[in-house]
Amino acid sequence: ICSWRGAVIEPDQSTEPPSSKITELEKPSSVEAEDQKEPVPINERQLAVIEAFRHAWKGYKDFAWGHDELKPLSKSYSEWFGLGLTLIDALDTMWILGLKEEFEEARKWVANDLVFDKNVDVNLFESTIRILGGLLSTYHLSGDSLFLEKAKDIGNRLMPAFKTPSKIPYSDVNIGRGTAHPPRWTSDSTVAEVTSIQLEFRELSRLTGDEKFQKAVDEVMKHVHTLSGKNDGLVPMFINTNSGQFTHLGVYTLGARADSYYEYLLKQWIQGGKKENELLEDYMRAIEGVKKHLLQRSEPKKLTFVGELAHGHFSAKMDHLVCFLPGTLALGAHNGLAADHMKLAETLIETCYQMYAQVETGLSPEIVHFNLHAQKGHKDVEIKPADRHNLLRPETVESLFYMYRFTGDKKYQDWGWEILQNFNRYTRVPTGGYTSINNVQNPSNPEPRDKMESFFLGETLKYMFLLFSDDIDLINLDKYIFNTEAHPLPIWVPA
Ligand code: DMJ
Repeated sequence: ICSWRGAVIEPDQSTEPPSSKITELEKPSSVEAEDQKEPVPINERQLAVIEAFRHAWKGYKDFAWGHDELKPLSKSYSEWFGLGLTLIDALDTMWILGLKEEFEEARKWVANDLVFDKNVDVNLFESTIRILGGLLSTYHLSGDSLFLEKAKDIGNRLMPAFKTPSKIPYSDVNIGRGTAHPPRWTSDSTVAEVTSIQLEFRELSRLTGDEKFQKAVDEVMKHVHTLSGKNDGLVPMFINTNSGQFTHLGVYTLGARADSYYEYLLKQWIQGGKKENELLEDYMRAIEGVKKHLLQRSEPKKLTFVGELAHGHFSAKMDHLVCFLPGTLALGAHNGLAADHMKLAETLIETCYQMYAQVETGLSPEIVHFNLHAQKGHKDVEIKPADRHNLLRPETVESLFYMYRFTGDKKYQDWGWEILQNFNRYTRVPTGGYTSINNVQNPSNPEPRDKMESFFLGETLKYMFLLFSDDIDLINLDKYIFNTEAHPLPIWVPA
């Protein structure tokens, strides 16, 4: 593994196994170091994020309090798991933005009203990244053991998902009954889902001293490491819970259903003190696979983008979800991996920005198709009618945050600022909240969808606030690793 160019591998760094960590039980990482230095004042752009958060929160509080998602136009709510998803996803954002009053009020709800003993089916991945991840990071930031207790409760209730013939978890768990099952139409699980729950369960083991959580998720990674059906490190999108084999072979994407597999390879390696070599090996191989099979340049601006491969045929389609990649590549480069990863990150974040800038509202659609051949009057980015919605997703601002932290180049802050203003222009609902829209190409009627996804508060606004900050200790990236829902968890052996 040392042959990977530039990889920093420090074998003497020890990441203690969870069982020997019991002395640290319930000891949060908190924000000690940051407390001792002069506070960095909040700037105008950060204040604008706080204002946006407060506006979103007002809608949630007035019309959807304690429910999963706000429907800001109909002034009501929608339920997915019935677990106050937006409230939990937003807890650590409030902490980071310094919204003490709002945080205290939300804490009361968690203490008095959040009950997991409910006959309800939840998606293992979604509830892990949003609920377990949100509770764990809030515990670390606040030091309040309430959040750890709740994290333990939901963590235990999700464990039945791993009782499958292959130990590849089912997609759904009934957290009240303790039963789990795949979706009705298949016994497959999604690859990204079963490989992007590891940061959270591993941290739960470290905090509780109970190895079972880490064992279950590590086993999934070890199994996937050995599987055939990969293409130069790129993975298919589905895996069977009975056989443990990949299914629907031959289709490779860094978008939906595969995206965070790649993100979590790197992040687990960093979380664990850069010693789990198989994770690094799989990550490095996958990035080589991306370069070999999925990278192309568009016309006329020659933007480098990540397309898809289906049975040997290249498609110039890129999900907005893929825009997590520049940030992940930059994080890897910051941690000593190949310098050309940073170069690639720089070219890809420019592309992600263009997915906003080339569109009438200045907001990216869910999916774009890039033009491979120059045609008069055509931009790089084409949008199909079915793909022109925007769900307030975070991936581009997430990557802008990493790029700014690692380069200090203010253009990344300026790009994020443009995006925030366009969210305000086209998605803000006057009575409170922000809404997904159906048509990013129509500034006079972007067609509001009447839904504010929980990740708008959990991720998008949090990454904006961090992007605009010049305080590298505001969630120091050598001490924390963000889960895929933007919940920071401690690195076990900080740099
Ligand atoms: C979030 O739940 C997470 O970021 C996940 O990794 C991808 N989808 C949404 C945001 O787009």
